[in-house]
Order: sequence, then C-alpha cells, then structure tokens
Amino acid sequence: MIETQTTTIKQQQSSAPIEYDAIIIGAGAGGISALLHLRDLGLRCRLFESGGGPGGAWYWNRYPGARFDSESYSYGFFFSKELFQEWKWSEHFAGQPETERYFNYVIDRFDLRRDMQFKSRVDKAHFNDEKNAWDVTLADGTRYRGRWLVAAVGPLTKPQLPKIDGIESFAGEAYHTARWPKHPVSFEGKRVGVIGTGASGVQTIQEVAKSAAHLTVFQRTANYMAPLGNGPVTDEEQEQIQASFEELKRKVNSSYAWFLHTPDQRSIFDVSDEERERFFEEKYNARGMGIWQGNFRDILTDRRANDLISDFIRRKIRERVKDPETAEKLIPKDHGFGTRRVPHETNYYEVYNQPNVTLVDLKATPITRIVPQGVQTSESFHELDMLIYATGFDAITGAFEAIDIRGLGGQKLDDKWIDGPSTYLGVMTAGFPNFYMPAGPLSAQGNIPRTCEYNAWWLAELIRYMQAEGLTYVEPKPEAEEEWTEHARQVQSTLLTSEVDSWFTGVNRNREGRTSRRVVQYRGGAFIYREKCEAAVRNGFPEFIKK
Ligand code: N01
Repeated sequence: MIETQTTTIKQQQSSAPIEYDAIIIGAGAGGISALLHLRDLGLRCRLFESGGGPGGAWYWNRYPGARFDSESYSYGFFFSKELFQEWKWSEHFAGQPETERYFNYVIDRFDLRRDMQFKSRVDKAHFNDEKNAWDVTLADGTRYRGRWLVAAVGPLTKPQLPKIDGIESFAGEAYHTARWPKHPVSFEGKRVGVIGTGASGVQTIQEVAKSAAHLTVFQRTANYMAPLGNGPVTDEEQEQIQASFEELKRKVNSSYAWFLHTPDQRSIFDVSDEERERFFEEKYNARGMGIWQGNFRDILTDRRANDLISDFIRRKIRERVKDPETAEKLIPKDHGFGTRRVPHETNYYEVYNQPNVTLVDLKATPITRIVPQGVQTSESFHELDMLIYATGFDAITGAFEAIDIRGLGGQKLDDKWIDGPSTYLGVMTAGFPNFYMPAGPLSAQGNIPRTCEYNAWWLAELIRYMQAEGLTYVEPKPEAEEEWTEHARQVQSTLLTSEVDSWFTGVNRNREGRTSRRVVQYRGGAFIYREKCEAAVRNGFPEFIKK
C-alpha cells in the first residue's frame, strides 16, 4: 500500500468560527513568506499545514536522494541578511534533511511557529459575501474566518499516481516519492522498480541503484539530463557566499527565472562552431543549471539553435552509457533539450552501466498491468519486492482542486478554471476577493521560493495600500485578468516548450480532461513580471475593484 501520513487532529469543534485577519494555507516557502510579511503589518494570522512540520515540498519529498538543483544559497530566503549569513549550507545543492532543518530554523528564528498549526488540512474555503470574509473548514470540522485567504498550496504538491490497471493489487512495498515515509526504507537485497524518470525519478534511481539487488527503471519519456556538479561548500566558499548577500540577491532578482543563471544574450549563431562547443562543454561541466538556464538566448525559441544543444547532450549520453542500445533508449526523440524540465544528475547515466540495473522503454513495451508480484509489460514480466512511483504531481492547479474553494456567489474555483487557470499576475483571480496565491498559476516560473518571497512582499504592499485607503475588499477586474492571461498565452506560444507535453504545459496524462496543453505558468521572464507588479504598486493598484 502507498504510505501516507494521516491527520491526527484532536481539536475541539466549535460552532462559531475563530476570526483572523488572514488565514494562510501551507507552510512551504510561500506560506512562511506570507506569514512573515503579514505579521509585520500587524495582521492576526493563522497558518494551517497538512504536514507535520514546515517545508512544504521539502517536508513531503523525503525520498532518497532528494535535493536542490538550484544553488542552496539562491533557494533559501533573502528577506533577512542576518538569516542569510547565519545559515551555512553544507553543500552547494543541499539534500532534503538539511532543507527541512533550515525551514524549522527559520520559523523558530522568527517566532512563527506560534501562528502555525500542523497536521491540519483545510477542506473548504468559501467566501462569505455578507461578512466580506473567508470561511474556512478544516478536515476535523473546526471553522475559522479570515478577511484574507492566502492559499500558499504550491505548484507541485498533489502527488499523482499513474493510471495503471491493477495498481492497488501490488503486494510488495510501494511508495510515491512525494509521500515518502519518515521511517528508513532499505533497498538492500531487494528487487526494486521505479516508474518515472523526471527530476524525482532521477534522484531516486541514483540512490536505489547503490544497494538494490536489482533495479528496474520503467521509462515512458526519455528526458535530457545534465550534471549537477554538487559538492561540499568549503570554508573559503562559505565566506565568499556570506559576503555576497547583496550581489546574489541582485543576481537572482535580475535573472530570467530567479536563478543564479540567466541566458547569455548572444545568439547561438553569433559564435563559431569551436566557440559554441567550448561554451557547451564549460556549462556542462560547471555547477548547476547553467547549461539550461544560462545558455545562448535562442536555444528555447529557435529550433535550429535547439537542435545544436540537443545534439550536444545526445553525444554526452552516448559517451557515458556503454551499451549503445540502452543509450538510444535514454536519448529523447520527441522533444528538444530544455523544452521540458531538465533534471540535474550525479552519475545518473553511469547507473545504466551497472549489472544490477535494467531500463525498460515503455514507449516500445508499455505496462499492461500491475499484479501482486510485479509489473507486466507488453513484452515481459518483472518480479518486484518494491515499487516506487516517481510519477510526479497533479501540477499547478491540483492542490487548489484538492480544496473546495468558492468565491462570490458560491462560484467554484474548479469550475472557473475548467479550461485552464486565469489569473491577474498569477496571484489573484476575478470573483474571488481577498484571495491570494503565492507562486500561483501564471506567476513567473523558475526558482519557486523566489517567486513566493516576491509575491508575499507584493501582497504586503497591497494590504498596506488598502489600510491607508480604508479598504477591506479587492478583486482583480476581469479585463485585467484577461489581459494577463492572454499575455502569458502569447509568450508561451513563442517558446518551443509550447509544443511539448509536460507539467510545464499543464499536461497530466493520468487525469481525464488534462491531456491537452494549457498555459499554466508565466514564461516572459521574472524581470518583466517584476516590472508589471511594481508598476501596480506605484500606480495605486488600478487593476482592482476596490471597496
Ligand atoms: O515529476 P515529473 P517529478 N506510466 O512529472 C512518468 C520538481 N522537482 O516528481 O514524461 C509511466 O517531472 C512520467 O513520464 P512522461 C521539478 O520542478 C525538483 O519527477 O509523462 N510513467 C515522468 O517520467 C520537477 O519538474 C527537484 O511520459 C509515468 C515521471 O513519471 C517537478 O518537481 C526534484 C506514468 C513524472 O515526472 C516534478 O518532478 C524533484 C505512467 N502512467 C522534483 N505517469 C529538485 O531537484 C507518469 N509517468 C529541486
């Protein structure tokens, strides 16, 4: 059975809701940032989190090998220079246990825990037109009311199991990477199967291959991967990082996707073949996402440019994987480099040179059924002791759909977004007053905590403005929402990503009605996004209906 953590709330139920200025859902980077900013404004806040501690994605995704693939010091919070300088990341790309410790440190350091309630799942959030407030009900029936509802539920939070016949019948151990149990899981001497080769699958596979008696990887779509280049942060580097707070902050805030890497402004065709090859080599061997996020500006918009980098990565795969047949299975044939999320790896390709690892290409031989003893494909049967589902998330809108959210006149958010999400700047949506979504649908994509922190600052600016003007109600004008949503659509249509199925384009092949592409993120660049958000602050938030 899939192991999950159960809610064990034993709170008294009361008929009158407890009232707050703001109710926040989620204790990840978005919820923590919102709580910090709103408390600074003097708001009475209550934060509810279904997990047993803070961290959001970093609480739940405790699978073996889970770690950042953006630099630790670009991922942590930037709101406090003191915090930035106190916390010493041990690795350039920290693992989940360290990140979970970091989130706990932050909430204690800023005394946030007293306003947070863990193991508390929000089931319903209904806007009460009469009270101009949100009525929120937890899974245990307790009720709260808040003038604001901040749904910091995260874009990658609702785990998605694959739609495969017989899945419930498997008799061995079974885990989803995003619901990994807290108790140790041993692979020693076991026959383990992993379904999925996205960022979670890759990190899991690298770890499991070390000790499993046999590992069978079930790959449906091959992805392009690039080396992570992780390593310990030396004392000298530590000093340098601590001293570079302002510079690192400026860098992440001025980059395309809030990372330390941003596209080189040259076209790939501005340089000679030799220079291009040298540039690719350097990026491939350097730390982090530079090969993807810091490459020539046209690799994600021009097919000929994309072919050049895709070909480079294909050559690398062929060099690293000894068996040519396996190498060919690992090489993507249906999309170009970077048009789907690039997982960053550490000896991932070398795993396939090990005698205890088998790769099954599900495009050629699909899974037909899961049975108690293992996995049956159209070609063969794989007997397994353990099955790991690294099958990702019902991304972007899934966590919103998990809550019964209703706005003005009882309109359901799911109904409003049936054909895809529409928002104003990715954080608010018409018909849902005082409802805020840090890193929500159509917000600027990239380094998620950066979007969260920025969105929390912007919310504080909006509330500060409302306080000064004596307002208690804001809701984006429908035309402002339409304009932003259309802008996001237009931007996406210029990118090669728009032609490829993945969660980037809102595709979830395990869910009915989610198999065609949608626009779910804003990909016009964090700097353009910031400019639009800051113009709204300067101009007194003209795009809102205000009361
Ligand atoms: O999920 P995914 P993820 N039968 O959706 C396969 C972030 N993250 O959890 O591509 C067989 O990318 C599916 O196949 P296909 C990061 O942003 C960050 O790995 O649909 N296979 C795919 O291979 C990332 O993008 C880090 O054909 C099935 C895999 O499962 C996001 O989270 C680490 C299947 C799902 O890949 C999601 O990553 C981890 C089926 N029925 C994650 N259904 C960092 O490093 C699905 N698959 C910070």
